[in-house]
Amino acid sequence: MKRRLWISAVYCIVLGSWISSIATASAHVEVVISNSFSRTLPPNVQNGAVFLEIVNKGEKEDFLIRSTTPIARAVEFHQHTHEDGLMRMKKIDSIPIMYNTKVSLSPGGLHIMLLDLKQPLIEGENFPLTLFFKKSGDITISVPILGTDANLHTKKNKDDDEKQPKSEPNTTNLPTVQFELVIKDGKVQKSGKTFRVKKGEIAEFRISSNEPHVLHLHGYDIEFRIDDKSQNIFQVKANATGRFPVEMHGAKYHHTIFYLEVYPK
Ligand SMILES: [Cu+2]
Repeated sequence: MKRRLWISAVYCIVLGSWISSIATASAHVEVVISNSFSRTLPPNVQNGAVFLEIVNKGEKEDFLIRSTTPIARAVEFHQHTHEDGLMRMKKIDSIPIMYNTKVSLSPGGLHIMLLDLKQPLIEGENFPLTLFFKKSGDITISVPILGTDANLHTKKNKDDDEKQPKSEPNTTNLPTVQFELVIKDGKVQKSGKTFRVKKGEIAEFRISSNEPHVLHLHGYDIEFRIDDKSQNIFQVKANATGRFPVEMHGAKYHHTIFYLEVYPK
């Protein structure tokens, strides 16, 4: 107990406000979580993601084996892979953390996926996330929800935000490019398969479909749930350049139905 408190105090001094949480459950405080964040999402988006850094201060390899949060039905660990020039997400069972090593979970790479969100991710709010390590035990952190293009090390804590003017432009002032899509039997009709915007623009998709679908914008880790009753409107802030496939997931279909191409300014 004495040792744990001492180590906690040292980490607090060294890492200051970056630190989100300190291990509490285990006698061996070996793993430290920092810089955790999630990105705000529109309320109709089903899945979210958490990014963070894990440092193993111990002398043995540890493994992140499981995670839970009250705000999602399930939590998975995902890795992005490139196959045939496309970015895909692959579920992995555990994340190894070698001793004396930092593992970064960041957009476009390893991430923690929150499946079936029970509440919307609203910028400025926080939610609890528990991480279970094979050796270090469980650690519960409070994950801040940041803006749509937040990344590791761009994070500011609340105090900093109050002191500094917001560097991020208001999303509503950004140029918006609208695309109207009609999906019939799992295929995009007429409008073509590639939609182009420039970095910094908002791509707005207005989608009507004869069947409900779940669409997954890879690279941005965003899922859209579309219904067959009305026009579904989704906005994506184009902050990363590249060609991103939008895949249709479901029992009936599993294929890329269109691409979002984001060009440099
Ligand atoms: Cu994922």
